[in-house]
Amino acid sequence: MSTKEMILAVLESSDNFVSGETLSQQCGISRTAIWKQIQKLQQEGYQIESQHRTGYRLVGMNDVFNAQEIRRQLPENFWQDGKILYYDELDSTNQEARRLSSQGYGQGTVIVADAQTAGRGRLGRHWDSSGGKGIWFSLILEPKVSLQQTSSYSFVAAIAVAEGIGQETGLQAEIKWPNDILIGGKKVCGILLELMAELTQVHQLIMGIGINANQILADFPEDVQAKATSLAIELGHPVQRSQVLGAILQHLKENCRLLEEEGFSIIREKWTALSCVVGKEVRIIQQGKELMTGIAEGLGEDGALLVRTDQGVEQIVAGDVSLRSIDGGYAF
Ligand code: BTX
Repeated sequence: MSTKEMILAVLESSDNFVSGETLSQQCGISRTAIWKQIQKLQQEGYQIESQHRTGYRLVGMNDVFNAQEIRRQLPENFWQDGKILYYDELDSTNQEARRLSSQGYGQGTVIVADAQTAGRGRLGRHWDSSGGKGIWFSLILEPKVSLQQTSSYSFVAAIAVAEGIGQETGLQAEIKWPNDILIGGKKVCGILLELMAELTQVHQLIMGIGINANQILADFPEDVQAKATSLAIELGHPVQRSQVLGAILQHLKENCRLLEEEGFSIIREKWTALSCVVGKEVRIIQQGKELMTGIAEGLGEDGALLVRTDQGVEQIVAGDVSLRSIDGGYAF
């Protein structure tokens, strides 16, 4: 634990002022050094009140988003050997994860950026990743599974995001196949899974997750505004991004454990409960063209979307889904 983390832990454990003397004893540094660290914490956005002769009190915090604050949300040894790497700006956290994986960073490494200059969506699409507003991160995993089984992790990611958002904000997030996360029918999160693998062996899986947290509608490019939302738009107030990310990371770890120890069926059950497509009329788009329309029946054993059409039940393994809306058209 760093000195700043120790100070925060002591202040958080008390509702009252904590004297400089007590902090100095507990952290093993001088009172002057404590005062300097407190100033740094205040600059980072921690609202620490200081009173002459009485000491210091933590009264709140702004949206502090850095490695220290994210780590504080997680249990110790959260992911063995896993590191939280925070950057003010990156081209893409998935791209950085690729670079780092060739330098030996492995399972449990989390790469977080405040802003991305080249955020990637699926199929080469652009992901709008403005600074100071979103939660843009990638998690490196090293699952001992075959190439075919890796698609299960895309459902794990979607479940974890929906559960983490629910836990931290109370908002009800739903999953649109394969792994868009929607609130009130609008996209609040996108997930991009990339693999480093040979035909017979998966080396690493990079789980890239982008969550719109504190944007207002005008922050999104015009073409995205109609289909996007953020946690702040839905709640009517900003969120603490570190806390949302901490909750999601813990749900990610737990759902990875469930998949690896209990198998895909429990993941399929959870996904179905959170899905907004099962039982609905859907249109399947592949490479920009309508492939079919039908009723989504659920996930197959291998994660394919089962769609009932006049010809029978089709298994969809790739593409985009749009949902039939009340006016008879299809939402994005
Ligand atoms: P996707 O292909 O499903 O979604 C991309 C589409 O979503 C775009 O074509 C655009 O219409 C719309 N869009 C773009 N930006 C946003 C936004 N901020 N909110 C809502 N809709 C948007 C989804 O791809 C996968 C996105 C993964 C993003 C993460 S961020 C961390 C990691 N690093 C990285 O480069 N990508 C991932």
